[in-house]
Amino acid sequence: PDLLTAKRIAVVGLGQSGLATVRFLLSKGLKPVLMDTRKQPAGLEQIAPEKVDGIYLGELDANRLAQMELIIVSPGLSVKHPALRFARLQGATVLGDVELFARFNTKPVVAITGSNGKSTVTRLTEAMLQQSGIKALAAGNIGLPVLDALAEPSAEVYVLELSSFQLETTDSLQLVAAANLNVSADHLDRYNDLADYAAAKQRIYQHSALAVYNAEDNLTLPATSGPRLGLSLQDTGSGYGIVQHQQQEYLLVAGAPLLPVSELSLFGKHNQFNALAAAALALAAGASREAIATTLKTFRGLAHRCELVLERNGVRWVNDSKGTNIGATLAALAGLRSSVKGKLILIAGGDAKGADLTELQPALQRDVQQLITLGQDGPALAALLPDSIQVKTLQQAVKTAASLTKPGDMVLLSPACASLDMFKSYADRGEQFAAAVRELKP
Ligand code: UMA
Ligand code: ADP
Repeated sequence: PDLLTAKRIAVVGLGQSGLATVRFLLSKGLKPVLMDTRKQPAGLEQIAPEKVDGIYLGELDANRLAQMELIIVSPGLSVKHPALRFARLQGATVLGDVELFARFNTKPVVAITGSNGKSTVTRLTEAMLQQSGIKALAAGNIGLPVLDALAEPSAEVYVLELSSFQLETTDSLQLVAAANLNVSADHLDRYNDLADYAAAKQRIYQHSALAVYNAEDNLTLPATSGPRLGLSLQDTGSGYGIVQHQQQEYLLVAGAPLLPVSELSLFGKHNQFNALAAAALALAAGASREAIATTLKTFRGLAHRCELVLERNGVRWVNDSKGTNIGATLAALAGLRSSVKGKLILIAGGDAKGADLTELQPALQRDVQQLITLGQDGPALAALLPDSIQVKTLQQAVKTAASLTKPGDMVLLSPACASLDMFKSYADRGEQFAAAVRELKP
């Protein structure tokens, strides 16, 4: 609230979070200066120019920025941008939309970060709370900007998916519970190294009443003191894990068996872990055990995450376009391989964001019988497995895969890379894949 007494406020970045920030500031009677490094950011037409204090597009003007007292920066822009650094040196406060949310929010919040599984855990937690009769609303990196969520009067609890970029510009977010699911190489084009990236994720624990972490991933171990819960699929005495109960594997939640693993609607070990994390967060925010169990039995997986597009002539076509880093593709292979009777054909490649793709090699050698690659870093991937086929388009990849399949095979799109070198988004890539698969001759 004191923040907004600043006389000169800039919103830098006019994507979804930036536009929501502008709406928020306008609703408070403020007139921000707007900037974006892009010449034509989509969505600009939503802003009436006379309501703001100028719109500046193209390269950031360091001198103009340095005149600001408060700068709200979008997650897609690095705070290390020279113009932002300069402004900070000149005394400007630089923060993100999640920090603004934190300063104005009065409702309970749980938050989730991690390299993989964020969206799944966010939606699971939201659904568990809703099933318990609590009006939960998911927001943040999952899509709904947090400041739009803040304006939703009916929300009783917020479930925030937070990226490392959002956490970097957040200082005072109070949480009922926070989870860091895992840390594996991602976004190394924006960080010096893995430690730098992991440190951004650690920030989720700063003001959390409960720190939920991955007991098998040291990089998630909270650096803060205070109540913590380390999750693992082993029974480590934490009250959470997988245990034998009535001759079956059961999900153990808060010290008691909750439901048989065989009744979970999502497959794969990684989703058992996601289920435990969501259960811990939802319990902390007031969900009932019964609602948690019901949700885990009925939850429909999210689109573009190991999603079955169709099964035709005994061949399953699976869309894991959201597999945008190595860790995600490893989880997809580990989760799916036991169900494949014939060959597993993997379509991968795109923008590896600076990651070392050789980490994929052991899993490729073990689980993948044919690799088809595309995109900017396709060649580096193709080099990891003999007889790989390099193609130029996703449509070609689908046709090539189709020519090689026999009943019992699976074709998996799990790129281990971002999509932005060839597609608008991971969703666009997944949709183009599904469309190409549906167009194949029966
Ligand atoms: N950009 C510029 N110049 C600018 C501002 C942005 O070139 O001045 C570029 C960015 O590099 C990026 C694109 O424009 O390629 C969008 O950036 P943005 O900061 O405007 O993004 P928003 O539209 O506000 O969307 C952001 C999140 N995107 C990013 O962090 C890149 C969305 O997460 C999130 O859903 C949304 O806020 C609402 O909270 C998406 C994402 O890709 C799903 N996140 C990354 C990931 O999950 O790996 C972190
Ligand atoms: P995020 O929002 O962090 O990108 P998603 O829930 O959208 O995560 O899942 C993206 C992909 O990551 C999935 O398709 C799956 O292959 C993989 N994945 C999901 N959960 C986990 C996990 N707990 N550990 C490792 N990989 C995971």
